[in-house]
Amino acid sequence: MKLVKYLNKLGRPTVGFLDYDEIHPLTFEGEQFKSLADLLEADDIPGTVQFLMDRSTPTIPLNQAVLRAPIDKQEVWAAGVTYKRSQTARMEESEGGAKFYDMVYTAPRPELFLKATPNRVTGPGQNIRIRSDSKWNVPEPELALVLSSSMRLVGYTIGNDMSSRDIEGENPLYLPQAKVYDQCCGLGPCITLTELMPPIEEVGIKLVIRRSSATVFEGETRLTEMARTFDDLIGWLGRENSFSDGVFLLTGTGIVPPDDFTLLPGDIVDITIDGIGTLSNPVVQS
Ligand code: DO4
Ligand code: MG
Repeated sequence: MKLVKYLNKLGRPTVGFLDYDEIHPLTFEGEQFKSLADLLEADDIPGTVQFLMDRSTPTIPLNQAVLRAPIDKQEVWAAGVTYKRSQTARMEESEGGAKFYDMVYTAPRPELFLKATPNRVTGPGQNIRIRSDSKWNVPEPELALVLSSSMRLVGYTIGNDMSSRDIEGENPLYLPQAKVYDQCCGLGPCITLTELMPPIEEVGIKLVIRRSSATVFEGETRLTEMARTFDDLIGWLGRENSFSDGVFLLTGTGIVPPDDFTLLPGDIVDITIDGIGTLSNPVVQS
């Protein structure tokens, strides 16, 4: 089962469940369930979706819907250097930080950082941003874990951990500026509940970057390439840290374009993850 957030006829963000190419609106009129985050707290999410289904409102064809990022008030966190490719790329980009990137790849404690608050998140078809004080920018296509307030893994979505490589390469202490800024994080197009996700061993991630209708970069990886387990990352994120609205956790990138590649305004970034779909965003720079 897949959940989406879309704009209803009044232009208000609404939650729906996606059945093939049709969105079935949900209604949140009761006391217990008032938002997507509330729904993700339910013991039986598919059963609750059936209960909340608004059968009086017509379904909406997906190709006519304006989708939004499937997030409410949750913070977005991210893990880093969880794939060999990311370790190598970071060691190359940062002379001073190379040793730290090398160590964190195998250390028991993973790299975890706060990536975005909901106002910095961009949804399907919306703009993602590259910083105007940076000359070397890449998207990072990552599987995002959707966690409830009790750190239960309830679903998956696609995350784009936009990164300014020259800023993070100059000094590891600049990492928050390389990672966190307006429109720095793509999420969507839907949340696939855990029950519907294909076996993790079968899931591939694909990144395509298009410029004036030509493909300027294409790369692929698989979740089996990840050096850490979801349980390990979730366990560390939840240590001494609570998330009353639930939380999204991006699991790191296994695809890094070559060092001579940078995103440009007007590029289109398409990230596809099996079992979820494709998150497509145009790139802008102020
Ligand atoms: O420390 C750099 C960030 C690493 C990262 O975001 C990733 O590996 O995905
Ligand atoms: Mg990343």
